[in-house]
Amino acid sequence: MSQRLNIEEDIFSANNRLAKKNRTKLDNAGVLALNFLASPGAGKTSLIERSVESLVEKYKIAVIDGDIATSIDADRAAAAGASAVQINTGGECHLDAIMLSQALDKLELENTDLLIVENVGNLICPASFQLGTHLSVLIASIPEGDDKPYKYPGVYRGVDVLVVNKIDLLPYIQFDMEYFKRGVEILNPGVLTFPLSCSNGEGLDRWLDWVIEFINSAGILTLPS
Ligand SMILES: Nc1nc2c(ncn2[C@@H]2O[C@H](COP(=O)(O)OP(=O)(O)OP(=O)(O)O)[C@@H](O)[C@H]2O)c(=O)[nH]1
Ligand SMILES: [Mg+2]
Repeated sequence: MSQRLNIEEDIFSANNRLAKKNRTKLDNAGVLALNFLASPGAGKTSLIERSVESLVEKYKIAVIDGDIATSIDADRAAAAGASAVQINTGGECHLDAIMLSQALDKLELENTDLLIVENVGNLICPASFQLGTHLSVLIASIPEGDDKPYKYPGVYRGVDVLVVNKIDLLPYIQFDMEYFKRGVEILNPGVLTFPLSCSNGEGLDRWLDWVIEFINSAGILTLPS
């Protein structure tokens, strides 16, 4: 008789247990945390830069950046005014709860209001690994195309907030916003959505107001419409 090992289930349940510990660590320190998910180049670091630059005078912001290699993104977050830690996954296509736990140990959590985690640029793997953050934010962008909700349903279904970045490019790129929105609505009805441009600043104020509301929610996480 052969035995069947359910390795996938074991990996996910071990990860989820550690994600819960990460959440407890964050909650005990009074830190609220967002997990940024997106394709490569959608504008995760740009949105971090814009957010940190705008909020750093009032709030202490930490950034954990996940990338295959280099510290380019953590350096950008630090230059914007955040305390930044880079995780190099060395080939892994996602962050997991162990990596986050190690990065949390390098931050002064008691001295932090908001933590933004930039996950590895990828629309598949990061969606499967809980980290312990409070909410996940998917950053879509116009040049990726309007069919992405249909082609990558898992990540669109699982997120709490959707940012649609690079709207300054709408006049130049074929992108049917109604088709895109229909795909999102099927997967994640009523998801809170922020169309914006990190380049020209359009739509950023509404996003920043929401981030401030999130920071001030101090654990009471209601999503405004
Ligand atoms: N036109 C336009 N370009 C943008 C906008 N936001 C970001 N970009 C550009 O998009 C490119 C990628 O931006 P990043 O912020 O590095 O994207 P990322 O998602 O962090 O990329 P990875 O970490 O490599 O996955 C850069 O050249 C940015 O200048 C925007 O709103 N409009
Ligand atoms: Mg980046």
